[in-house]
Amino acid sequence: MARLGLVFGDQLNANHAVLEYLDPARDQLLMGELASETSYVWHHARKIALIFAAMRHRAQELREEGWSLRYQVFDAEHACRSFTDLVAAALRDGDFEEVVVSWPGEWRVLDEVRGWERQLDIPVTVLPDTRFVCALEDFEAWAEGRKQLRMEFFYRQMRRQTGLLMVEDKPRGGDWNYDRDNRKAWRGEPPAARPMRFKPDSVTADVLALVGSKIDAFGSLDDFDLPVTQAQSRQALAHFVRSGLPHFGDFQDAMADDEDWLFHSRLSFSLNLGLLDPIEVCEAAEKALGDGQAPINAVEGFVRQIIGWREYVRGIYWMKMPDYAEMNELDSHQPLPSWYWTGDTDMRCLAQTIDATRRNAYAHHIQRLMVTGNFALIFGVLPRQICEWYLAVYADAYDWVELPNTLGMVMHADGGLLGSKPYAASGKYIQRMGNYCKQCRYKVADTVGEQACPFNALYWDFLDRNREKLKDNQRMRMMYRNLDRMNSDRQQAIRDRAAWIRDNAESL
Ligand code: FAD
Ligand code: DLZ
Ligand code: SF4
Repeated sequence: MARLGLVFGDQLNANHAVLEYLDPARDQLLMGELASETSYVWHHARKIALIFAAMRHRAQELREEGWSLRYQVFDAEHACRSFTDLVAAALRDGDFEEVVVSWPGEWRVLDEVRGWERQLDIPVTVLPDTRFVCALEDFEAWAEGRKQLRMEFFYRQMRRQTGLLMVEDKPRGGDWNYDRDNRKAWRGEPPAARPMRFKPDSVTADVLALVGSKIDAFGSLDDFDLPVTQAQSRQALAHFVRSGLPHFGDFQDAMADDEDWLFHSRLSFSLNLGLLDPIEVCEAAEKALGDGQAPINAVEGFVRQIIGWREYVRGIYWMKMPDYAEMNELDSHQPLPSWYWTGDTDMRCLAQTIDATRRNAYAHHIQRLMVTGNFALIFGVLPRQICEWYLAVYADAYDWVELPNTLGMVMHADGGLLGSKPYAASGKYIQRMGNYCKQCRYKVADTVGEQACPFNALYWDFLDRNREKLKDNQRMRMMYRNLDRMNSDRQQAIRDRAAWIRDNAESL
């Protein structure tokens, strides 16, 4: 009897475990564009279009490789709305002895898969997800017995394991981490690198027409230019290595009012769909170092994001779910201001970041962390609401990577498991690292008063409100010393301004 292999829409990798396990001569593959997946959050239209276009191209390739593949195109009225419906329908139409999947990217989907043996009365095999460098068991083994899980130590282990940027057992260049060199503000020079653009072919054009007309989604589909195949993603990688990587390190933390990408790679879309392999990406960067085309601070910084942060957040996610999603250590309960969806706010840094998000389904890391993230943290947004926003609006967003970054890194809602201190900052940080403030109606130098930058009062008030939970954190000592230097009148004025901001958030 044949076996049925379900390929999830974000697992389009050539080394997919299901493809190794099954036999194209006898088994069948299954893929589907599903209403449940397009609607569990209000996804960005570009994200849905990217996934569908990449799925359709991959299905075509798999058929050309000789696989028998059943593919359901999106139809809002179709009876198959979920993965369960999709598999059940295939089982009704064929004679199968086993269903096979690779470990999905979301706990929600794994939970669904785990119900099938009972619900559909068939053996179900879950194989590893080969889009990652670190197996989940290896992450747990690394984490076991450690008092604190710190990304830096995990990263060093990954460097040793992969041999990336290593000279025998020593880090290439002498240091493990060159972050100290990666904090420059960008003042217009060198010119920002633009990502490579891909003109939609007829397959992608069909998807764009479908998503534009049939699916209720956030954001704009205009000028869709994303890579949707492995071949295009490799071109985008080569382009980034040539044009962005040389300055990636220097300007990794920079922000610019009128530049959406600066020197970032825009490769997360392809990496998270399995269209690029993380090791291949890091090797391309290391080669540029060897060829003298990019400096060590750029290459090390870039490699750290991929074999460090990316693998680390995934490990944390699977080790801690499902309870992780419910954590709210700082007891944050404010509703998400509605302008997160429209960009309709006078706070220039937020308006510009949200505008870029609506246009591109992308914002770079510092915008996500220090603008939209920082505001949500110091304002005290309910973690569930801000997590849902990030999961919806970015085309690289899947629960395994979005949740730890938002709930852990941004909201500190996991009590410091992921990051050793909250990334709370006042307007001064945004002013130093970008040029938004010059064009803002608020005054970044002011903390109280109607014209004062809202980040300032919210920042001090955040420290004040969370004193009991944060005051003993070594890395927060200096901040508390600065707060304590203010006299009680000043502290009260800040509390009043922060309370006003919370009460009037919609009109900021
Ligand atoms: P570059 O700056 O060029 O970095 C290179 C690669 O490193 C990225 O493509 C990505 O694969 C990896 N990377 C960098 N930082 C991280 C990180 N913190 N976690 C995981 N991988 C990282 N990334 C996602 O892929 N999906 C998400 O849903 C997502 N949500 C985020 C939410 C918040 C609140 C924050 C602060 C960060 C989030 N990130 C997420 C991480 C990071 O912002 C994006 O990976 C990055 O902006 C993608 O753009 P890029 O490819 O140009 O990245
Ligand atoms: C995010 C997403 C969307 C929008 N649509 C689909 C889809 O139609 N079919 C599919 O297989 N996957 C989709 N995905 C990704 C899933 O929500 C989910 O994250 C992964 O399948 C889990 O690996
Ligand atoms: Fe953002 Fe404040 Fe600067 Fe305005 S003044 S851009 S709100 S940091």
